[in-house]
Amino acid sequence: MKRVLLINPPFNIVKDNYDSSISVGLLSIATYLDFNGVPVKIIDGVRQKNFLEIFKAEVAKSDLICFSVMTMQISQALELSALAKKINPRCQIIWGGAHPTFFPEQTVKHKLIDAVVIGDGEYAILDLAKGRDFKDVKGIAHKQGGAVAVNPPPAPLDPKTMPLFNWRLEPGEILENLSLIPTLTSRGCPHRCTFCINAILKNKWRPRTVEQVLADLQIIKSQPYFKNKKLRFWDENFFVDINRAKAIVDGMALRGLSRPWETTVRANYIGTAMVDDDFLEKMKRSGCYLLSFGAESGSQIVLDKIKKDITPEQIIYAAKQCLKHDIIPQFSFMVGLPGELKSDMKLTLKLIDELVKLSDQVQILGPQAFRPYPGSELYGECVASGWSAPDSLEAWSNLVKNQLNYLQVKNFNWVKHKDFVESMET
Ligand code: B12
Ligand code: SF4
Repeated sequence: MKRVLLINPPFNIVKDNYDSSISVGLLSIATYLDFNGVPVKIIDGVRQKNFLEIFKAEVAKSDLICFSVMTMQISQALELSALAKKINPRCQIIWGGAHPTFFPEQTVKHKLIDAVVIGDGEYAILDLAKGRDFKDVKGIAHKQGGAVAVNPPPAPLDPKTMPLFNWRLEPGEILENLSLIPTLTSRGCPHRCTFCINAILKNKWRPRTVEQVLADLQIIKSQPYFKNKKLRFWDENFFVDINRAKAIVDGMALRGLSRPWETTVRANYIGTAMVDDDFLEKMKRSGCYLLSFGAESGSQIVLDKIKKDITPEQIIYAAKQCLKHDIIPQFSFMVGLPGELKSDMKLTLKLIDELVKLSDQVQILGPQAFRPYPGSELYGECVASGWSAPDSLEAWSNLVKNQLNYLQVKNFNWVKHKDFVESMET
């Protein structure tokens, strides 16, 4: 078996408070590799103080050097990839995560990168650790005779077949400092919102069983560093199978696993047979203190265009229901979509105003400017407006230099009222 090093590279901008989560993707891959007998180590440039020293020491003794890369991590991931090849020229450099998944061919063309994993990384990295040839590993892009080859995808990962998170694989200092315990009970989402990574990648909803979730929570309860900490179910959509969600919440109460927790929910689930008063009350009793909603817009035209399948009235109702049960409702908004008019954006401001007037408990995130991902209908409109995505990793890295977020509104050809969008972005 090859030795695997999993790296969360630093972001382009160094900030102190990254304690709300860890790279759950890397923990999941590490857990799966360890379970299958592969020697693996996670290191985190976002959160470990002496990261560079650890990196140099670990690279020297690893065979597969794997980077998890969001767009804002490209510049550091490139620098570290170059350093890794210098320290250990025989190592293989593998990139995975959001950015390489959206741009696999462009990413693997880079001279420092040997292969890119598209989507979930567990199966591909296990195959690579077993020494399989690139051409025989599903779900990767690699170089072949001067060209780029993209292999067919593997069967979708089934979370039910995955081992429980092995927290020992996460650096201890990170767990000590975490302010919010990250956990995951499902992958993907069945909805069709055109701007969203899940809809674009056709990430079908795949759950873990109630027993697995409760076993995960039992382990979390037994770890001293998690004592008295809040928990987040980082699911894209915790509530798809409502009977499963209800059984988890009941199980938490029955087995003494209640603790403050938060997750994401859709506004149109609230008040229906899915998340009714009875369930909201039980959720509150099991510790639910915050529900996070993608509200996106106050304009029905925009909501319809992005296929969000909700209405502003449902958003207001969801807020009222949460407040009734003493749960904080948190809403995120977007502006600057292709075709969005100033009047649409004003409706978003109006809705935000209505929400905050309901209670000072209501939390608003954004509005953030919309950023296009390839493969979506909206991306096509952005390209038609004359915009084009950067054509190399270096160009991406330059574009997001000193940016907290990927891409600046001033470069968005499709946005007509750039000043207005920028003034709304928080
Ligand atoms: C949890 C989360 C976070 C956490 C932790 C992230 C981390 N890596 O440390 C926190 C809260 C810190 C975070 C922060 C941000 N995030 Co975030 N985050 C997420 C979220 C909601 C879930 C990710 C997750 O844990 N999923 C569950 C795990 C199991 O899946 P996964 O991470 O995708 O990992 C799997 C695969 O991607 C793959 N994989 C991942 N890494 C690697 C590496 C290798 C080598 C391989 C082979 C495979 C592989 O295998 C994994 C296991 O199957 C995603 C949305 C999403 N659906 O992906 C956004 C997302 C990743 N975040 C995003 C963004 C933009 C941000 C922020 C920049 C937002 C902001 N403006 O502040 C910040 C970045 C920090 C900063 N500069 O402030 C974007 C990335 C877009 C992009 N183009 O890169 C996403 C996709 C959301 C979106 N907008 O659609 N985030
Ligand atoms: S409901 Fe949320 S996670 Fe699901 S497709 Fe829409 S935005 Fe994405």
